[in-house]
Amino acid sequence: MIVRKLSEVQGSDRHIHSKGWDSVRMLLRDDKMGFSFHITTIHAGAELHMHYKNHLESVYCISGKGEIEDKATGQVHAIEAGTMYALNLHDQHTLRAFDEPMVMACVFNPPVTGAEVHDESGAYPALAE
Ligand code: 9YT
Repeated sequence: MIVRKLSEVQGSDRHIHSKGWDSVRMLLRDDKMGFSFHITTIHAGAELHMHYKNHLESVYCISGKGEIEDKATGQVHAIEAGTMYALNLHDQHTLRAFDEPMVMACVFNPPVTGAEVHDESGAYPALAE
């Protein structure tokens, strides 16, 4: 059994800081769960363009308010505490946090590895591999 506390992973090499967001990777590929699990904070006012071509991602908003724009359709969906979105079509999207940080629980399949972390270096689209 794996038991971890957010406070223990915060500030470790599994806590990644980038422009407009930071992410605490609670589970990574080497935990051998078949998915990775992240607590990601989108900073207030941030606008992030993302396209995970090789991953499926599901995100649950714990706190904060914002929106997600589906780039294929132009549709904009409000995000608030309790909202879940799943990028089941590897959807290209723009995520915006309004005037407070959005705290999100995120799951990736296949799992994110530790190595991608460093390649990312601030550029969100790099996550798309
Ligand atoms: C909400 C969201 O897009 N999360 C992505 C995870 C985060 N960028 C990470 O851990 O790299």
